[in-house]
Amino acid sequence: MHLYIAYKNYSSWSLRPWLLMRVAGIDFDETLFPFDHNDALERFAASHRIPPQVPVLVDGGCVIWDSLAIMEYLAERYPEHRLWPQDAGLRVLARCASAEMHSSFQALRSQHPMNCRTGRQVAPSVDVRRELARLKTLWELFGQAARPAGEFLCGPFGIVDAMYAPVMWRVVGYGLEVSEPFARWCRALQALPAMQAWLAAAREEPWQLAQYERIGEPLS
Ligand SMILES: N[C@@H](CCC(=O)N[C@@H](CS)C(=O)NCC(=O)O)C(=O)O
Repeated sequence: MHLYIAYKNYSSWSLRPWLLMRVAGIDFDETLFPFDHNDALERFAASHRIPPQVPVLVDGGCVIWDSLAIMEYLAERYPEHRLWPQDAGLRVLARCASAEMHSSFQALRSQHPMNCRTGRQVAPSVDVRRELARLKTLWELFGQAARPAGEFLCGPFGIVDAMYAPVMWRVVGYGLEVSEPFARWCRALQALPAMQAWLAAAREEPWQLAQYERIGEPLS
């Protein structure tokens, strides 16, 4: 099984399945395409007739080219890892929240792009504040649900946590204010050895994307 990703420092969509597989202990090889610095992703995508985007998972003859589709595929292939919760009601909540992240939160994503190395202060816009309020509500919904023990949204780490994982870097990197349950979830996520490994690799990367380095003032 081979996962194709982009810059660990900047590629939020890459982080999601990578983290899920690492936390679940699913073995895979990885290739990183620095798509702003060479055309390897373009050539790879053309050879598979898929859009020039990452993440892409290749498993034998199967090519899966979207983060959520990859994680659905993994949930089917490895039922023993319980990547979605067992309980049907909790699974509905996790699926809805995951789909919501996939299709929404445009302001947060565009105005606070993931940059694991950054430490900048960016005052949230009205739209971002609205999305942060939505996150607070979502975390309350999970908090009120009957869940197995664990530090994550459905107890143990799962797909829904992976989908929201880049938000943690946005909150930490741009000094955004979040609710206490959300801050607690951020701390648990940051403490994962897999997340620490991702950060260490992001720090080692030689590439800089200027458009993401100009945002905000240094955090005091
Ligand atoms: N909806 C896609 C989004 C993937 C996406 O936008 N990936 C970005 C990197 S984070 C990309 O590959 N960009 C390539 C480019 O802009 O050339 C998914 O969920 O996988």
